[in-house]
Amino acid sequence: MAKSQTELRPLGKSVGRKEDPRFIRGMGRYIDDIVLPGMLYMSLVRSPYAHARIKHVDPSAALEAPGVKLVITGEDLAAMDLAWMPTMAGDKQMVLATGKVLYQYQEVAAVIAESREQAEDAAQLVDVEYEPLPAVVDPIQSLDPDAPVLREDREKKSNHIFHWEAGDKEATEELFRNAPVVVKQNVRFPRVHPSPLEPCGCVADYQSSTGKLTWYVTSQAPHAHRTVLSMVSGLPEHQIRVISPDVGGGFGNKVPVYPGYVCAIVASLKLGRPVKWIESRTENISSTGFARDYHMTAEIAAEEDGRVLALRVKTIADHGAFDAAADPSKFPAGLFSIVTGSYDFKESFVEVDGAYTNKAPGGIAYRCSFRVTEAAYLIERVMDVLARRVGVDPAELRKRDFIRKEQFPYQSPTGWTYDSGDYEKTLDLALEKIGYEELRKEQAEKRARGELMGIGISTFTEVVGAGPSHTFDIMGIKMFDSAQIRLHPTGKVLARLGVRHQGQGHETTFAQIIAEELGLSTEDVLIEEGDTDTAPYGLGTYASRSTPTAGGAAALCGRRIRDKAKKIASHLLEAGEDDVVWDGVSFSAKGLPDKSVTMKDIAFAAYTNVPEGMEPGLEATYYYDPPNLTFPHGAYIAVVDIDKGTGAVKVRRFLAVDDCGNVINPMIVDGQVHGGLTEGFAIAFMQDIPFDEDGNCLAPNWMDYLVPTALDTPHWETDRTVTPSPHHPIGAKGVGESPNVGSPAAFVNAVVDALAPLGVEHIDMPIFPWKVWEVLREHGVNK
Ligand code: PCD
Repeated sequence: MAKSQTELRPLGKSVGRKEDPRFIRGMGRYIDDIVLPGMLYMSLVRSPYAHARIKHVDPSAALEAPGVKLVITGEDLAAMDLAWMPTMAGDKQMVLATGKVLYQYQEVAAVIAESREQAEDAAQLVDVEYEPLPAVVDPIQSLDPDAPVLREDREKKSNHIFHWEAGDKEATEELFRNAPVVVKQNVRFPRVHPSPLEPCGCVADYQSSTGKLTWYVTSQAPHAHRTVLSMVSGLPEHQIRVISPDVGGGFGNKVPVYPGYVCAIVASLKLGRPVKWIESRTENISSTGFARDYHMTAEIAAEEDGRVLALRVKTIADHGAFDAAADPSKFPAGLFSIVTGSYDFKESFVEVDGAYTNKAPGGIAYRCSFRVTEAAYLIERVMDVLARRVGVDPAELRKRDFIRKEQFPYQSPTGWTYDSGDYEKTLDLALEKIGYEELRKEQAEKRARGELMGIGISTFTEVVGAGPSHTFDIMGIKMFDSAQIRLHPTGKVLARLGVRHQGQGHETTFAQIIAEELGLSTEDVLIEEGDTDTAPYGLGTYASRSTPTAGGAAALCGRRIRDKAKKIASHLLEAGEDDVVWDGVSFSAKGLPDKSVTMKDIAFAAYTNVPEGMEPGLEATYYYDPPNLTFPHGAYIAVVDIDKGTGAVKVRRFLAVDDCGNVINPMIVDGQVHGGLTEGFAIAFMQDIPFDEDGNCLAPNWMDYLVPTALDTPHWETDRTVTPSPHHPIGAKGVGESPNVGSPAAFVNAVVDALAPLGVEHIDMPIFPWKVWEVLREHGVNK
């Protein structure tokens, strides 16, 4: 055990991760490790077409195949009123297709057999006759009034899903009319996929003897899934136990409920045996929640010196066949209206229109806290366009436009109240640390020699921790979170939280928070998450919300324990309660520091020697409803060199200075930043899920959809500033998503900066070498 682990007052220290010994030795217990007696396996039949009418589905040959127990079709589910399920975005989604399929790889039938191999073989035998229809793959064309209507189930006879807006249109127009400078840029954020190492899967175990369903599932939000399942199936909620075992990466992919889950549960209910379903890599990428796919246009109105006045944004959001976005209910475009970022715009008007296309459903976060990555990328990209237009260095331009630290709490023109920040300090630290001035000199020299070197800056603001229940809910369930702490007589602690980590390190960081509050060491505190029969109700881990919500609950729950502990201390110390003081590790009577009692002493007394009339035991539960979200920020700088012959971009340096308020565990935060930067790097340079004109998914595997290896990944430099959140119980803000939110713009800005001498103003992600090579050729560099 690392020495630091035994320390008292562990908050803010790099305590070694308690979960690592199990993960590093391959001893994690993931969904596919769960094997139950009598367990069956399920395989799904999927559509080869993106858009087709289903003429008939004939399961008879499959039913005769060896080992097959059951085949479920869309018609079977329709008979049970389960052919459709609600999505979190207020839409509905087919569980198994009836009538039509709307995307390639859509779920058409489920085959359940004694072994996985038998289920997969038999799935090939399900005879489905399709009549192909023309596919609509472009969201802009899909909104054309003449486009074929994809969703025949809806009353609205168009592919338009929603229109959403924020800000003051009139006031924004007014500023644009009189502005000395206006810049405009179209920016696409490609369709990407979180593609966690462990794909989705579940084991449904219905016991007819007790009427209880135990559902093991790779879930980021077990309680929310239990409630939704109960509402959809009609099973009483206390008869459903959701267990999310170790999760091999989530990244937003494990927030939605997928058709395979419903089918596995139906199969277990029908057969009275456990049913396992584990999807393949291809199934994961091609059919589960994708992210982004935003077609954005931004315009900035500014003064001649680059001081910003107003921002106008129009976006088309491609949601695929069903709007299965995992956003809080009142936010069809997530928190996209944070798009004014770190800058003091006087006015802003933001519009988003959602469109259906023949692609897999989704719109999940992928390390993004609900469309904040799209927003940060857009504003950081367009601020660079403005800098170039007005001829001001991009670092200097940002400083001119930053919200100043005296302006916090800052009211943004689209309605957010930023809790705290010091943007200039963070950028200054980044500029100094990377040696900005020298880099610009080096760049000038290189440019003179015709070499392509670029420096890209991103000074983003994130918004995380949904959230205050007055505004944030998922399908009506308010987004607070919870902690429950129980001290055993020997002073050891079992704490349970309503969130569910997927590798973030909660077993360590939440133990640190609780140990700090109770004057214990991290080793004394065992953290448990992911079992709805034991954990207090919570909304789960995504949107970097665990620290802002459950982290607050853990601290306040610890303080609640301490309140009772103080009463017991006063009894043990034979001192009046007002005379008892807490020094962070023990209680003592005022003026008598030598006589003290620790939490361990008190825990024992709680079960053996409580003051008369006091309820024995020492445990508490806390449901924490935060007053606001938290607004972390950062200043990222990328330095790139471009090979003119091949178009390859080398990221020579990347510095991330993050500010997530008070830090619980610096090593874990650095790890979070490294991981998020690696994903941001992948998005900027390698990841896209393209479709051909028939709607065929062209990258449903890791040969075509690239995940960076250690060899591809640059070396990350990190640092931080600390601007505590004024409203969070320990002053912490979330951080898990910041590096992914902030980094794509830094990479792209660096590439555009390198190519700027050629007249290049923008290049869309992903920046594959061939794309750069083509740009170079267009500009006469490679003939
Ligand atoms: N922290 C500290 N300090 C501070 C903050 C924070 O220390 N100030 C730490 C904590 O405690 C934890 C971590 O760090 O442990 C994180 O946190 P946060 O920020 O709060 O967050 P969370 O909630 O926990 O988590 C979530 C995130 C997300 S969202 C994502 S995507 C990703 C991240 O997380 N995912 C993942 N990261 C990660 N990692 C890993 N390993 N894995 C995974 O999967 Mo979404 O919405 O879902 O899209």
